[in-house]
Amino acid sequence: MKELQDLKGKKKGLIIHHWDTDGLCSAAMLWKFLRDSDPDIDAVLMTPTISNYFLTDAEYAKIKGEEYDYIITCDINFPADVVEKLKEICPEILIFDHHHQKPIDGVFYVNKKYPGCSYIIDEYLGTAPSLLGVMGMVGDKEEGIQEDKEFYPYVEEVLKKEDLTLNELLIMRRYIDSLYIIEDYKNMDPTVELLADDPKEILNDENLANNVQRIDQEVTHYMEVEPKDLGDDILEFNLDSEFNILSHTTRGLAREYNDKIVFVHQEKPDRVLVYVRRTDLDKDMQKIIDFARAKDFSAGGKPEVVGIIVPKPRWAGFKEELIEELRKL
Ligand SMILES: [Mn+2]
Repeated sequence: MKELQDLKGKKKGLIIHHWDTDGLCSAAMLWKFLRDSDPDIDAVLMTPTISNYFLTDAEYAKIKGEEYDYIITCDINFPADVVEKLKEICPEILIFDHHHQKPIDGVFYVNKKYPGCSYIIDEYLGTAPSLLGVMGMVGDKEEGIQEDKEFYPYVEEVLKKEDLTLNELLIMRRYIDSLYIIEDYKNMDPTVELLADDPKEILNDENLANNVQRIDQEVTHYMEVEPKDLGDDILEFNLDSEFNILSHTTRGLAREYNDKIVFVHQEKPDRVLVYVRRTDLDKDMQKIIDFARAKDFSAGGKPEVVGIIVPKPRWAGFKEELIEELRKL
């Protein structure tokens, strides 16, 4: 904890955090610790542009102009070149992450392979297991956290202590994640502050409840859209939503069309996001992950689902090849 305590005399800091539940809970714990340790400290919160695991030139310029004494990042998984650049514009960098980080000289890391970054911070601060500490793990792993023999006992301990159910934490996750899903930047900071002060109040937050309602309406709409039947058990959907609901919607569609492969794509300004999911069909999506990676696209997933990011200029060509690969499964 010494490294954070040493920041006391340094007045102006920046906390850059991931836009999801784990990122916001992580930031809330750090922000609260700094504020409680020194009321004069000015720790500013920042979410990078949603879906960018890097900073834009404008963002670097803004950070540089503010002349921060230190920068903390949490759960954001910046590649090494971003950390190097931050180091050039700020004397002190501290990184809290559960994604693997390649260490850079002169940068302080707390980096462990945990289910959530929030729990790393909880332990580091000596407050584990706290509600925020386990909330980030539930955020990243959802129901799957129950299968984690090492960490689920901490979740259970908190549920008991706080008189909450896992389902309530999952609802809290939906509320917090609504911020990035509808790109509600203006409510990011207030939500981090609310988490720091009284995490349970998330469930009573009207803005977040309203966000969740808008998302539900949008997803319901896409559930009723007529798919394009490509044959060979493949259904294609074009998601022309402003919201980041691709993974959500694909999951719902795969449940509804459980004997098909659902192939869903969403166009963004510079790229196309692709999700392919199946429920009951015995088809291995790992083949599609390998196929996309061999073409140098960022791709990941599991036997039942694959996500691929395709730069826009390559989309038209890749789409045809991908459909051919899906037919071969
Ligand atoms: Mn995380």
